[in-house]
Amino acid sequence: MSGHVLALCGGVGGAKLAFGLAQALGPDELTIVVNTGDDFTHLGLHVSPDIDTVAYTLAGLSDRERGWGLAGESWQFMDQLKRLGGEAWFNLGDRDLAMHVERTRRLAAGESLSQVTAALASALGIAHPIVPMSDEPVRTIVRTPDGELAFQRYFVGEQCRPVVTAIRFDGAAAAQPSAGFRAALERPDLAAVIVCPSNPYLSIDPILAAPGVRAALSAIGAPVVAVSPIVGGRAIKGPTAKLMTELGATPGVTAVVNHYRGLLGGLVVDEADREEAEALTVLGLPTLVTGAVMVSDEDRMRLARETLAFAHGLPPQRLRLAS
Ligand code: FO1
Repeated sequence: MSGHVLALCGGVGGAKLAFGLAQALGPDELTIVVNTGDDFTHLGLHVSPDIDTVAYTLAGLSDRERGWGLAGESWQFMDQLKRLGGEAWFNLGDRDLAMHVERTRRLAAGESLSQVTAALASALGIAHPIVPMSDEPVRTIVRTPDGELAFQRYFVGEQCRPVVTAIRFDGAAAAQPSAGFRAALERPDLAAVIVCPSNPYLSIDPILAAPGVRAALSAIGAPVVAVSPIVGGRAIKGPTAKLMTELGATPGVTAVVNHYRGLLGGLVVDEADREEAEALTVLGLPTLVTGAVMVSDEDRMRLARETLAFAHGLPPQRLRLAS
C-alpha cells in the first residue's frame, strides 16, 4: 500500500488487527490511534487499558487467552492487596503494574499521554507509532436502569451484565485530537483509514467523538474501511452484540454499517456474513468477504494484508455516494 495508513483501534479485537497491520507496514506507513475512554485512575494509578493492550499485542507480550495484560504474569501484588482488604475487583498483574506506575510518574512529571505512550512503547521495542486519540481526558460512562457506571465498573466490575440504555463520553467535547492523530488525518499521503474490529459503541465512538474527527474523516479522499467486530450476529469477544440489542439494533454487519453512518467507503466481513454482505454491496457499499476471525498471528497478518489491498482498490471517498 503506497501512502500512509491510519488505524483506529480499541481493545483486544482491534489490537489483533493492529498487530497484522504493523507486520504489513513500516513504522512510517502506519499510525495507530487508540481509544482512551476506558482509562481511569485506580489505586492512584493512571490505567490506560486499550493503549496497553495495543502495546503489549504489538510487542508480542500479551496474554493470548485473556487478550489483555502480559503473558506469564504473576499476581503476588493482587494476592497481598486482597489480604489487606484493598480494591481487588480490577486485576493488576505484577509486571503490568510497572506500566501503570511508570505512566503515572511521567504524567505527574508533566509529560502528555502521547509522550508517555511513545516512551513506553519505545521501551517495549515497538517501532510503530501508538497514539492516544487525545491527550485530554475522555471517560466512557454507560447509563443503566440503576444509574450510571464508569466504564471499568461496567466492563470488569459488573462483567457487562447491566442493561445499557445510553453511552456518553465525558470530556469528549473538550478533548482535542492528539497531535499525532491530527497529523495523520492531515497527511497528504493518507491512503486509507482502517477502523479495526473493536466495539463500535465503546471503543471506536469515543475516537469519533473528538471535535472535528468525523468531519475530517468525511472530507479526506482516502477510503475509510471498517473490519466488522461482529461475525454471524455475535461478537468475537466482549459485549458488542449485547449492546446492539440493548440499543435497539439487530446484531449483525448491517448494524455496524448503520452505526458508522456514512463514514465507510468499504466493509470487511467474515464468510459467515456473505449473504448480508451481498445485500450491502447492492446498496452501494463495497464489501470484502473473507476469514475475519483472527486466532493465529498468520490470521492477523492475512486479514491486514487483505484489508489493505481492498482499501487500496476503492475509489477515493469524494466519489462515494453521498449517504
Ligand atoms: N478485564 C477484565 O475483565 N478483568 C480485569 O481484571 C482486567 C484488568 C485489566 C488490567 C489492565 C488492562 O490493561 C486491562 C484489564 N482488563 C481487565 C481489560 C480491560 O478492562 C479491557 O480490555 C478494556 O478496558 C476494554 O477493551
